[in-house]
Amino acid sequence: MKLSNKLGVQEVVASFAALGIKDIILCPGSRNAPLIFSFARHPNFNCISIRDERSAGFFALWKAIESSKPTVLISTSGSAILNFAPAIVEAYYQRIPLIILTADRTKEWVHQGDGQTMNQENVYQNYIRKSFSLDGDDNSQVNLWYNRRCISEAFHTAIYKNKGPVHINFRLAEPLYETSDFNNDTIKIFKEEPVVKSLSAATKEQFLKDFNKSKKVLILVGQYPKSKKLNSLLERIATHKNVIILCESTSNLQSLEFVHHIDRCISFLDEEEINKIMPEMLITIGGAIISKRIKLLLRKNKTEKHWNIHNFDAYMDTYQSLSNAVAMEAEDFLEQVINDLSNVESSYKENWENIKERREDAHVKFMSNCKYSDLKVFETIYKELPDNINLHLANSSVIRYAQLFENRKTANNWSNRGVSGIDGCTSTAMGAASSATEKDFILITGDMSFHYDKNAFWNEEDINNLKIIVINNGGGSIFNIIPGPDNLEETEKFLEAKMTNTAKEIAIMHGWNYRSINNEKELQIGLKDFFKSEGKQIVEIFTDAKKSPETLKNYWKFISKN
Ligand SMILES: Cc1ncc(C[n+]2csc(CCOP(=O)(O)OP(=O)(O)O)c2C)c(N)n1
Repeated sequence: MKLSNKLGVQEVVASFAALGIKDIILCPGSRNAPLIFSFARHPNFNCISIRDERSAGFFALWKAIESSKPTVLISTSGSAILNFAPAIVEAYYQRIPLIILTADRTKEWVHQGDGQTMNQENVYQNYIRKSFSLDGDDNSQVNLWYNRRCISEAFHTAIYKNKGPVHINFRLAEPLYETSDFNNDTIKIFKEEPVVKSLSAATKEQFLKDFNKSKKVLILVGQYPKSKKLNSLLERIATHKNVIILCESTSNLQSLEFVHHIDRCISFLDEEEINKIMPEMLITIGGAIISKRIKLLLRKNKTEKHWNIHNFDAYMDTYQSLSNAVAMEAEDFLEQVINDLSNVESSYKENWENIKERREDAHVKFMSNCKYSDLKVFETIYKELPDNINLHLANSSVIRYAQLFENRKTANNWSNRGVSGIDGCTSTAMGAASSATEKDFILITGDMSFHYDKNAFWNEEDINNLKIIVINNGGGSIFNIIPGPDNLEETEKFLEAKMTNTAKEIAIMHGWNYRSINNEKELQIGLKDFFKSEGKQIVEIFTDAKKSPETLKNYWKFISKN
């Protein structure tokens, strides 16, 4: 096998192979050509070509989650590397392992008028877990050992030590296209040995003391990959009368014992009811919480005891009340305390259940008369969703509407909630579908998010297990449903950024089947058909930009009276 004749490049390829990396996303360019053709020729790798680095970055996210290994992104030098930034910051906050391998000129030529040349060292410094700088042309043994060691460190940092994206800037001098035999398959890399964490006796005792004397324990679960183990541990804990468990669609938990629609329960309560449901002890698990209302409520009603359980981000004090940070996986933590939880006599769970039931009735009543609008569209989508779907929810009003509806059938729910950008939702869904061809995926997105990430379609992957639902309300409807901008004179032009584009042209350009839905009758028939259809499918559902926010306001008004 002939790879690049640069021993530094051969060392990188061999190290990645030895570490068991599979997925390599290659973005076109010349400076990175030695890496491109070397990875492409090596049999261990699944190399995918994606032209737009921004889309490539988002495409990589789910691949890394699905494989539990870092996905490698390789780009040429210059501004190309900055286009990875939005996905890197998403991976940073969601703790997704990516290895960003950027090709660079040799040091002497930076700032000397060469093309595609800029200072690439530590360029992602505010949102990278670790950065490395390697030389691809120094063939000395000490440099080759250094490169190898850094690659092992980058890999283990990305998945264990400080999980998330890492950057390797790789300097390569011309000539770039020469080859030589590769026989470097027995390279020595180091492995990180897994460590099982256990609670100290003192910590366990403290936790049990706090739990067993609290009449009101609220467990709030943020974004979390589907975990049957966490689900069953929490279901056991939910039987305690002093405990209520709150989760969102992206927590990927399912139980009748849990509160799945947080905002529906906590909005518009009087002081007395708020006092009844606010906790004495708060336990938080997982990543980002979508509900702004629960954040505000918990910040206003601070608990004395707040235990945050997170392997990496235990110090995060979202509710300004952190008292105990436990750097551990939630499952491991709960397993170690669950058998010692006491049965505390309390009406806390019952108080929550009463509100949940009352608000559920109000929801059903309102929806039975709800006219065609974004709200109605979401109700119908959730009713018709096939079982076992992997659902991707774009950032915008989509992720918020999704929290209002029952969702028992999905295999998994995902949203880019690390920084909640609208810039890569489609690319992430594409990457997910391409990495798990045996699974079915559905993306629900707004029209602006869809158009923002049009380059998601600009790749040669033959993706046939993703269906896309575009809710076209003529721009950023979210700004008409959050308090504040709805009364601003400039909203329509500058926030909502009204638009008349449709998804049809994009669908045609990239060979996707397209259909549109314009009213309730078409919705009922069209969605059923859409879900049954095979292959690349886009449905664009047109709703009224004025009526939808109005309907949602009326929904909340109705809920508030119940
Ligand atoms: C990259 C990026 N730019 C801007 C924003 C701010 N933003 C949040 S939602 C939104 C509008 C989304 O509109 P659309 O996708 O049509 O969804 P809708 O709210 O109408 O359902 C914008 C511009 C963002 N989140 N990310």
